[in-house]
Amino acid sequence: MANQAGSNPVIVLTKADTAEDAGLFQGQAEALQRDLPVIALNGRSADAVSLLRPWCGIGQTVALVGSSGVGKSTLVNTMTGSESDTKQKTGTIREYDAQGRHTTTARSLHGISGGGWVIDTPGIRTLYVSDVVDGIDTLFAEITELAPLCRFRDCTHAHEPGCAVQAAVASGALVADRVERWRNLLAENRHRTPVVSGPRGNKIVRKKKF
Ligand SMILES: Nc1nc2c(ncn2[C@@H]2O[C@H](COP(=O)(O)OP(=O)(O)OP(=O)(O)O)[C@@H](O)[C@H]2O)c(=O)[nH]1
Ligand SMILES: [Mg+2]
Ligand SMILES: [Zn+2]
Repeated sequence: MANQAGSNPVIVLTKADTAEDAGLFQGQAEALQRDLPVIALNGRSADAVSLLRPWCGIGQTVALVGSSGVGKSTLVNTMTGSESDTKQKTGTIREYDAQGRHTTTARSLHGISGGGWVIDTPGIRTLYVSDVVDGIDTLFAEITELAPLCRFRDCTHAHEPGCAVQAAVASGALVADRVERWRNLLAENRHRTPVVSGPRGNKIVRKKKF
């Protein structure tokens, strides 16, 4: 979704101070997309600000997005260097009891010390993809680049002869799991994207209630 929106995704692994080997998780996150920047940090430490400096400065705005409790508001407080009265509330006080309750309930914009802006957001519960086919192409660039090399133009990359994607899996250049994830995301995206067609104009082929 970040790709589709034209923003630059950066994976921030918080709570690196609690991991024995943060590099392990960093490597896993880097494998998600070619050239994807991945930063491991302690959101409570001032070092976080310098680590995120390349994306924070005058004229730049970052939005922190992720599950509840990952430390978005903690990071905002470190980035802004806020005094206690303007600080974002963080999860500390309810750590013992209500699990899964969101501390932040509304979006808010904050000035970063040293320039730029940061948006704090409430934790995400579920994410569905819809109308993000270009974003998915970017995410799986190493696969989508192979598709034009398939023998058939409408290759589904599942069982066709002369499929460049399956050939790459067979040679070990591509991981089968990743190809499956690509196909699943594309299927979900197709399923959730309304299609406009027909002579009478806007005909929603698929309509779902949530
Ligand atoms: N050890 C450690 N604890 C952290 C770090 N970042 C956040 N925490 C703690 O994790 C808990 C949750 O942090 P929050 O900043 O409230 O999390 P959040 O992502 O804003 O959560 P929601 O507002 O519910 O979406 C708090 O107790 C923080 O002190 C970190 O880098 N290291
Ligand atoms: Mg929060
Ligand atoms: Zn193919």
